[in-house]
Amino acid sequence: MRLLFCCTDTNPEPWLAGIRQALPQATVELWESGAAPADLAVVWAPPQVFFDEQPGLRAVFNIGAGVDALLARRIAPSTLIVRLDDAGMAVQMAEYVCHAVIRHFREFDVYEAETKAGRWAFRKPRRREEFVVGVLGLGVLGTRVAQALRGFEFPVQGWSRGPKLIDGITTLDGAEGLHAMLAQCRVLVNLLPLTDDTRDILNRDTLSRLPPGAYLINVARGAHLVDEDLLALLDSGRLAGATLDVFRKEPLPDEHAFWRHPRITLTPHTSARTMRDESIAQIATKITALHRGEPIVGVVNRLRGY
Ligand code: NDP
Ligand code: OXD
Repeated sequence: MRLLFCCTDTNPEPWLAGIRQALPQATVELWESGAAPADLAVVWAPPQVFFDEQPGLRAVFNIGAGVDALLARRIAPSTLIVRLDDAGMAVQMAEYVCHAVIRHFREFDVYEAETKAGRWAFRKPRRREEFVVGVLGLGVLGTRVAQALRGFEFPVQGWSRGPKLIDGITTLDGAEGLHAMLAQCRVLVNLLPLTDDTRDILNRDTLSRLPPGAYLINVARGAHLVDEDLLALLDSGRLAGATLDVFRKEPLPDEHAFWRHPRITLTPHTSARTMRDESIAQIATKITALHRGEPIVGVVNRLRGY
């Protein structure tokens, strides 16, 4: 078994060592142009030339959950594309989103400013039962986030492509379901994959369906959000604020208005980082299962785009 590692912006050495240890029967090499044909690959944002030179790959393992960048490449139809399933990301995403929701709900940002100014002042508590949080996308990460928010007793609604049953969560699907959910959400969390159907989904029309003063958290992909529409809705006071972890262009360009907007909190695409050890263990388990002819989870449906 021959496996190539081709990950942009990743220090390859610890990955190579970890994969070699987890799969001692495999020959594991760092990809360089002209490498001999391989059966398997571990990738993140590989260049097109990688796939052009490796048309015989049986499977590629993406070291992330989102495959939008990977699906932009021409990949042989016979190659399985496999994404990470959680692998330590879901708990991080739950932490990040709960932190952002609670910071907004409890107005900790306002308290921070008040106490910095030397003021001892109370805010009127908000009513939790009226504070509906909506989660777009009820997959591996969205479900974990929705359940974590329920743990704080927020009323949680979630939207997916197909119907779903999740204990304690009101689930909706389809365009009507989306509109019904948006009309209720005081906070909207985006955890959709980026596909042709979801690109630009956070726009003036959808965001204007939220109740006045609603708050947006985008932790999925920058291209879900129409930046100018968000800025206009924040500046008019229609939306209260936003926490953004992902951007159309990353790193976010210096001149972008998001950097300086007083009602935007931003982080550098860090809400759920790839955990190396967990990821290697998951990929090695899947490779072993594939070799035994057993089914694996996380195989991407190229037609659906996730
Ligand atoms: P999954 O594929 O497990 O879940 C995707 C969910 O979105 C599913 O519930 C799916 O519905 C739903 N969905 C897809 N298309 C539509 C649509 N057109 N209409 C309604 N619902 C739709 O993905 P994950 O939960 O693992 O990850 C979600 C995204 O999070 C990733 O694609 C990635 O972009 C982003 N991400 C961001 C990270 C960060 O650090 N900021 C880290 C990791 C991931 P159904 O269940 O019916 O199929
Ligand atoms: C991912 C990401 O998709 O880190 O895993 O964004």
